[in-house]
Amino acid sequence: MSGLEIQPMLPMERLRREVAPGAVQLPNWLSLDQQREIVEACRGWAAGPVPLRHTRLPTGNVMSVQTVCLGWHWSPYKYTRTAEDAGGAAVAPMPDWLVELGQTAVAEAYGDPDAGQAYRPDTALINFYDDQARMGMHQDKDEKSNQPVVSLSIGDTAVFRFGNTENRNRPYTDVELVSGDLFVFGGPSRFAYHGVPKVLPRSADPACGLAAGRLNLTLRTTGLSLASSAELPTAHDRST
Ligand code: MD3
Ligand code: FE
Repeated sequence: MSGLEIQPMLPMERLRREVAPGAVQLPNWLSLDQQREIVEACRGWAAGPVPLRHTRLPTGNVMSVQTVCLGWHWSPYKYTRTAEDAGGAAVAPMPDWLVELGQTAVAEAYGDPDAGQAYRPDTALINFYDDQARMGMHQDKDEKSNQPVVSLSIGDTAVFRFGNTENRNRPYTDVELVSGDLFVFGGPSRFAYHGVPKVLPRSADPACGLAAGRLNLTLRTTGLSLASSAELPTAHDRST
């Protein structure tokens, strides 16, 4: 015995973490089966009625990420029922299973079944990142609701940058988002700046359903109502 033995390295276990108040990461939250099912659903939504496309910004630049929406169509900087900047079709509905997955996500992230039941996301933005795609630091403030944003990541690992609510600069925290990870952003973190400075090519287990690139689904509550004002009860209609 030399006394100089080699110790095998233990893989680092990734644990639940609260990056900031209300910003909770649950690593490996989706099983590989669930990831593959969600990838298949995304392939269907990317085929139409609204195509997966690079969103054009008012500057004339296009986003490197490609996006398709459910429930409501997001374009800079509003939500509409039809995709006026992407062929004009009506957006596909938000399926009940995705609403329920969001409710379970909020309940588990916050350890609060009531918060899960109260969560009523009515839109999902599905973002596809190729190896070069990035997302600059921004706030999501087109929603007229304080409900949390639920983020699900599938495919290649991303470096996610979580900033502060004041400006797009430091202080920020970089977090790796791995295939299957859940992140919930609520409370004081809901309107924080954030971005994706890079994606790590070929970092995912192909069993997730994506051979290359990254999918991120964000579930949100727009605060908009489907009913037109004519369909809402007026003071005159009400007996109480
Ligand atoms: C923190 N997507 O679609 S998900 C976006 O990985 C977006 O594709 C990134 O930022 C992505 O707008 C980040 C995490 C995320 C989403 C919304 C947030 C973090 C958030 C809203 C408020 C605070
Ligand atoms: Fe965002």
